[in-house]
Amino acid sequence: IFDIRTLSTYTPPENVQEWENLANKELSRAKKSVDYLRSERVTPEGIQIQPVYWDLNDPEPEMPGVYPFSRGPYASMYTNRPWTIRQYAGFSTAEESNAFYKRNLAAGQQGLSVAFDLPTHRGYDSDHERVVGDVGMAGVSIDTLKDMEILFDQIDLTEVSVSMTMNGAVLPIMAFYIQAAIEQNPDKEPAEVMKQLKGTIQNDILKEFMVRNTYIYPPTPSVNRVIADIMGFTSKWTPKFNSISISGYHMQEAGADAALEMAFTIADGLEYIRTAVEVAELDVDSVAPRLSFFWGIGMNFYTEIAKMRAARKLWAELVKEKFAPSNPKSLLLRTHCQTSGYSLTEAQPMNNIIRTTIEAMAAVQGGTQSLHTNSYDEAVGLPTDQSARVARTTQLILQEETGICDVADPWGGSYMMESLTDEIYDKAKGIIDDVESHGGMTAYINSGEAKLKIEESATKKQGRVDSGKDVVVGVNKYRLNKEDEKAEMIDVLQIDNSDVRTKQIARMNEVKANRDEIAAQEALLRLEESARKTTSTSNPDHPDNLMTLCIECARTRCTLGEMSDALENAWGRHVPATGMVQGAYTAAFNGGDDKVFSEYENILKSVEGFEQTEGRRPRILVAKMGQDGHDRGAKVIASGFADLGFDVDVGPLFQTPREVALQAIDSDVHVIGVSSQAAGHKTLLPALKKELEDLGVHHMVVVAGGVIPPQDYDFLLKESKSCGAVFGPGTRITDAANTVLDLIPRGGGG
Ligand code: DCA
Repeated sequence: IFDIRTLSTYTPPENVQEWENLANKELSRAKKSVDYLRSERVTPEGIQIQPVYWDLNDPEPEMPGVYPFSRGPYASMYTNRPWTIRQYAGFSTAEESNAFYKRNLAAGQQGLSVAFDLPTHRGYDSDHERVVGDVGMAGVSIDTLKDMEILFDQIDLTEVSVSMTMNGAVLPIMAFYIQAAIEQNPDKEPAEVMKQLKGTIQNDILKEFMVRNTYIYPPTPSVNRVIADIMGFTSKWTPKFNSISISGYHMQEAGADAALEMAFTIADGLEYIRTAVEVAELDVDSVAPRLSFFWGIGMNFYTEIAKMRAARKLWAELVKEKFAPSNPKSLLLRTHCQTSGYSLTEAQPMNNIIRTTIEAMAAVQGGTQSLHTNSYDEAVGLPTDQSARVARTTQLILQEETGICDVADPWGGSYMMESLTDEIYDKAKGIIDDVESHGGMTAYINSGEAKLKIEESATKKQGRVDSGKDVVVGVNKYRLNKEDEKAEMIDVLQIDNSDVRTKQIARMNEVKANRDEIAAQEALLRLEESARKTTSTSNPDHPDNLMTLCIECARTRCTLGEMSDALENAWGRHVPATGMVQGAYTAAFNGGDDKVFSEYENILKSVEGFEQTEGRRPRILVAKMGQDGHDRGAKVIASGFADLGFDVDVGPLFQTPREVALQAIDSDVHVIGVSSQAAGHKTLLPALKKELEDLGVHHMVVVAGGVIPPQDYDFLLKESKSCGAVFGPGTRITDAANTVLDLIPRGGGG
């Protein structure tokens, strides 16, 4: 077959030669070569597929695996090793999750990714009074080493790579994981076991303060002590373990556009390297090669691919310029991706399979190293076995049926893609320059600016959807009639939370009853003493390294809550400020569809009418209960309602039902709007109703919104009568506002 690249008269430029050397090196592990790939990939039409394409007239073409890596971190990319299929999952108990992981590994999944429940994230044991509705709901509950041992029973931790999404309680969780691996291998030295551990701990606390909210301690000790000590420890003892997964995903889920997501994430990464070098006094090359990234991939197909290409280049250039590492691996942006949960719709859920497939294609064409594809039912609940299978199979089909893996960066050289890559690069660079000029990401977050920028972007997006400017098929266009929509409803996995909680508490008490109490208390005391230190303990050999001390706590069977408390005694718990964006929602209605605009104006009039008859505006408390920190919905509702003329109070995160009831009474609101994203609604809403009744309040309207399966509507509205309306995902704020106005009793009833 004719190919100019193989002609003796064609001399490849230096970059191409470098690429070929690197690719041959990578391929040699699998006993292959670039020539072998060329000869092997011939289509039925007789066309030879090259492992990579470049402009033959360009004297310096960009190549995958070669600085600045816009075309991919590895030279051979998927032609040698496809991305890792890594599905994020965790179900209530360690036993159930373990069984699920084993089934998935047998069915073709290649790496594990653990989802923990919210009490675990926030450092509470299952018996804590603040977590009654949350135990085992959004992931697996881990209180002790015993739970971690069950979670990985018969899964060899020195073989399988495991990712753990943990940020707040990262020290106890990492300690349980390491100790479980050590105890799984009693014949090996602990140091030998630790060297073999491969995986990733999310450990990206900065973004928690902006979006996801599963922090425990204030920013300074969270970064300068917890992250610094983990980076120090892992650099020596678990060198194959990625110490931070710098995550833009949650920013995108919270509403950030692609440029904002990329810029803030890269700025977070720079801050972590700065912490390693300046605070922990570590060498950049001992830390940077084990930092990895995590992107959200939404429905803007071209933009997502461009984002990933631009991000690799920007990261490589900035790390080179700011830290001058000598190991080329320090410049590589390797990433995991997850398809967007936000893009999934409750209406016509099967459409979500198509959305997820398109997003997965963007992730792999952007060159991801690892991928989670969402299940189609995630807009309404936790995935079932069947929906999880479809999600996994989506990736298997992409890897094994499509030929997508045959070529690295198929978009290289496309006029459109190269231009888009440059433009998004420039946009993100501008934002990063701004953040750096404010003193870096920690200072920027502390100023409140980062959070507001994301919330503003989210509110604008909601406005574009509600005004019909952004189309969501089946939601704001091509809607089915009510009957057909009902017929498309799907089964949702239900978890009996009270049962899980009882079992967890029993197991934890058993562990505590059988431990050496003095050894456990001594370990906790040493941990607290180290936390109080003002000098660095990040060196991996420092006896007071927080990671080392937590492993000792795990070994002596201390619980997650006990370790977290020891640290909290020294540092306190972080209390976030609550704020709200104004004007961004309204702006999207200007210049749009006339009909939609007049609906919007009608609500403004209704609110005015309400004020005239009732003497004050309708007042709503937007509340979050339990440990669910996903506040995009709550913030967007608050901003939207405020723009529609309501008086809006935004309650703090992590409230108990009683605290919400007391605030509502104190502020004399007409309505409490509860936002629930983490499956706690069936426990927490009835509890709120009871608290209001106990306090003698019977007139206050309660409405709920968020990820609530339609199957639960009857329970909430009729059986428990714990709310007056439920707004599922995809509800327009204008419609919700109308319903709320109708529900408020008139004539001084508020
Ligand atoms: N040729 C030769 N070797 C390759 C190639 C290739 N084309 N592609 C990958 N490899 C090697 C890598 O160098 C790596 O080996 P190393 O660890 O010795 O360097 C190994 O194969 C694994 O590949 P990698 O790209 O690191 O993929 P993963 O192990 O799946 O890690 C990563 C992906 C993003 C780095 C990791 O942080 C991760 O898994 N994150 C997941 C986070 C997550 O699940 N979050 C939950 C929401």
